Amino acid sequence: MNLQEFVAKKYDKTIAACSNEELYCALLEMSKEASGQKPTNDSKKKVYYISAEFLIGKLLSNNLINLGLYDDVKAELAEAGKDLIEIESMELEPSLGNGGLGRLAACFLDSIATLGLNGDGVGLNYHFGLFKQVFKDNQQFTEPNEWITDESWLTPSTRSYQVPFAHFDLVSTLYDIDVPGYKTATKNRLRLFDLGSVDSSLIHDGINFDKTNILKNLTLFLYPDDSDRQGELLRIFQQYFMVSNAAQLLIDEATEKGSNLHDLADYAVVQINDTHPSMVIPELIRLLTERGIELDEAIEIVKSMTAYTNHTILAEALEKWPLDFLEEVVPHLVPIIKELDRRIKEQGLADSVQIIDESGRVHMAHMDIHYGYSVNGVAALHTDILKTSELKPFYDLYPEKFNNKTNGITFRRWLMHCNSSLTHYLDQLLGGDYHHDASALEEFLNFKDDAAVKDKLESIKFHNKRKLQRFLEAHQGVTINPDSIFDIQIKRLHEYKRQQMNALYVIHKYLDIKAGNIPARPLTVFFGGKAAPAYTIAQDIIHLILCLSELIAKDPEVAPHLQVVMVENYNVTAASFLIPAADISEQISLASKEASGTGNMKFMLNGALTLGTEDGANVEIHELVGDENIYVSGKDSETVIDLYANNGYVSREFYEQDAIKPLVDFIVSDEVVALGNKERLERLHNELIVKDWFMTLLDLEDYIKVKEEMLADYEDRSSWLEKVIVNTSKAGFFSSDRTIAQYNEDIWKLG
Ligand code: 26V
Repeated sequence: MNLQEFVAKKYDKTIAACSNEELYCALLEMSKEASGQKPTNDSKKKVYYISAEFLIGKLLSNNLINLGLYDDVKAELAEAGKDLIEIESMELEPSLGNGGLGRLAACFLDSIATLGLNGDGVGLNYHFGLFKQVFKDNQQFTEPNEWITDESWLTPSTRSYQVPFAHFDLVSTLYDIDVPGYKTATKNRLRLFDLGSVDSSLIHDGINFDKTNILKNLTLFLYPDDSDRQGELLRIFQQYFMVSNAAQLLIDEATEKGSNLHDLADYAVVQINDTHPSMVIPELIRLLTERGIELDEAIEIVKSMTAYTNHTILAEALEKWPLDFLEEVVPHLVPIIKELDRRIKEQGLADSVQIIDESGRVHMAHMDIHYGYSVNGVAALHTDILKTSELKPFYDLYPEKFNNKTNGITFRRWLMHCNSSLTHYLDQLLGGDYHHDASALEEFLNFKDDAAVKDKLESIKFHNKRKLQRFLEAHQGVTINPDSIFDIQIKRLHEYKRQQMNALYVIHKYLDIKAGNIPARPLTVFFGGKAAPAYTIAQDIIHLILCLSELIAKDPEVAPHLQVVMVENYNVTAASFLIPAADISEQISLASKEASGTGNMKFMLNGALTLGTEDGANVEIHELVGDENIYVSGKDSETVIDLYANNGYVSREFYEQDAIKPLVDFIVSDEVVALGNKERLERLHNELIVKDWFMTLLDLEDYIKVKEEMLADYEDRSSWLEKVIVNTSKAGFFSSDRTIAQYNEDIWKLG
C-alpha cells in the first residue's frame, strides 16, 4: 500500500489535505505495520545486548530507509507539496541515552538487524529521556524531556516478570520497538521494560522529583542525578530491575526453544554494555540455582555466556557499589556476590583484582572480568591502555579474554539519512554496493583528482550548510553565515574533552582580529553539548562559551569575521544537521582519555577533516588517511600517562607563558564579566591555573598553531577537497556493520 492509499483509509483524505501531524501518525503506523509483518529471527543462539541506554533518536526516516519505503514516500509527499523534514519534526526525540555509549548501542542494533543476526537490545523504558537543555542568562537550565505520545514506536508485549527487591516485589511490563534491518527479511527488537505504576506527578520542579518513591519513579527518568545517596539507590533499583527482567526473558526464550538450562550458553550470550548491567551475572546465577542447577555449574554456565565492554578509563565513571547499598536494595544478590568474591580471594590474588575491596565496595567491572569470558575495549589505543595500565593485573591473569572492537556508526543514519545529497552523488559515482559493504567506499578515491567531483562536493557542503542554517533559525533563532568555515565541536561537556581549549582558541582569534589581523574567510565555531546538572565546571565552560558568543556577536569589528554558536539542546536530531555541514571536526580530548569517540567517525564520513589529538579512534583515523589528510596536535598518550604517574604537570608553569596568560586571563576580563556571572568565570579561571587536571594549557599552543595552519590550508580548495575525498573513502572501516561482524566472529559466535 502506498502512502496515499494508507492516508485515504486512515483519514479519508488526500495527502495534500492532511496536516503534518496527521501525516506523521500515518507514516508511523505504516512503518509499524511494515516491520510488524516481518518475522523475528528464530535461530538457536541469540545475543542480548543489555544496556542502560539506547540513544535511538527519531526513528521515522531511519525506519522508512531500512524498510525500503523512503524514496517512494518522499516522492509522494513532494508531489502533494509536503516536506518530509517538516513531518519528521513532529516526532519527539527519544533521548534515551547520555552520549557515546547510548548512541553506540543504537547503531549496534541497526547493524545486528542489518546483518541478519539474532539479537535484541534490552533496557528500560524511561518516560523522560536526558533533560532538555535551555539557555538563559548565558547559562544552562534543565527541563524534563518527555517523548512518549499516544501514538509511538512502542508496542506493548504480553511478557511480564516479577522482580524481587528487599521490601517488595515489582511486576514489569514490556514494550518492544521494532528494529528493521536495512532491507532485510527479518526484524529485531529493542525490548524496554517498564513499571505500570510510574507516575510523573512526582516531578516537582524542573527535573527534580521524589527519589524515594520507587513504585512511582523507577523508570521515570534516564540516569537521575546520583550525587546523593537516594539517587545512587535509585540507580541500583533501576539496574537490578533491568537485569532481572533481561535474565528472566533470556531464560524463558531459551527454554521455549528447548534449552534444559545446562546448555543455556548454546542459546544465549549477554553483552554487558559498561558496568550498568553487571548485576546480570549474580542474577543469572541466582535464577539458575533456583531452577535446580548446582552453584558450581551455574557459575560455569554464566562464565561462558557473559561478555563485558569497557567504555571509559575515567576512574570516577567505574561503578563501585557499597555492599550496604546492595544489601538495602537487593539483599538476595549479596551472598552470591560474596561467594564470587570469596572464590577470588581464595586464590590469593592481588588486592587490585578483588571484587569487594577493603572498604566494602563491589567493583562491578572486576566481577565482569572474573566471571565473564570476554573483555573488550572500544578502539585500538583504548584496548592497549586497558591491557598495559588500567586493567593490567587482569590482563596478566586472563590475556585470552581481552580483545579490541573498534567502534563504528551506522551509515544508514549517519550518511544515507543525514546527508541524502552526498548519498545520491556517491550512488551516482560508485553504484550502491557501499550501502551493504561500506569498504566499497574506497572506490571514491579514484576521484580524488577530479575537478568536477570536487565542485560537486563543494556545492553539496554548501547545501548542507544552508540546511543547518534553516534548522538553527527555526530551532533557536540564530542566523549563521553559510559562506564561513564551519568548525564544530559537539559532544557531552566534560573537562577531558576540552571544550575549554577550543574556547581559548576563540579568545585568541577574537584578540587577533581586534589587533587588526583579519582572517581570509569568516569562521563559525559551533559547540553543542549538555553538562551533567551536578558538574559545576562543565556548566562554567558552557557559561564562558555563551558569554563569548554574545561578546563577539555584539562587536561590529569582529562579528563579520568570527561567530560562536552554542547549539541549544544538542541531541541526535541536531547532530544530523550539524555533521553534514562541517568543515572541521574538533576531536581534542586529552590523549588517553577518550576511549574511542564516534562523532569523529561521523564527521569523517561526511567530508569534514579532523583536528584532533592522538586519542581514541582518532589514532585509527590518522592511520587510515595518512599524515596529509588529518590535523594532529597535542601530546601523545604515553607522555600524558607519564605526566600523571610522576605528577609532572604544573598548569601554572604554562599559564605564566606570554602566549597563554592573556588568553586565560581574558576569561575574567571586564568585557566578559560584564556579560556573565563573575563567580562562574572566576572559578573556571582559577581551575585552569591551579589544577587543570586534563592539561588544557599543556596542549593549547600547539592546538592554536595547527588550527591556524588548517584554516590557511582551507583556502587551497582543490587540495582541501582532495583530503575530503580521502576521508570519506576511508570511512568504510568505521561502519558499525564491520564492528558487529567482529563481535559476532570473536565473541558471540551466533553461527
Ligand atoms: C561516565 C561518567 C559518569 C560519572 C562521572 C563522569 C563520567 C564521565 C564519563 C562517563 C562515560 C560513560 C561511558 C561512555 O559514554 N563512554 C563513551 O563510550 C563511547 C562508546 O564506546 C566512546 O566512543 C566514548 O569515547 C566514551 O567516552
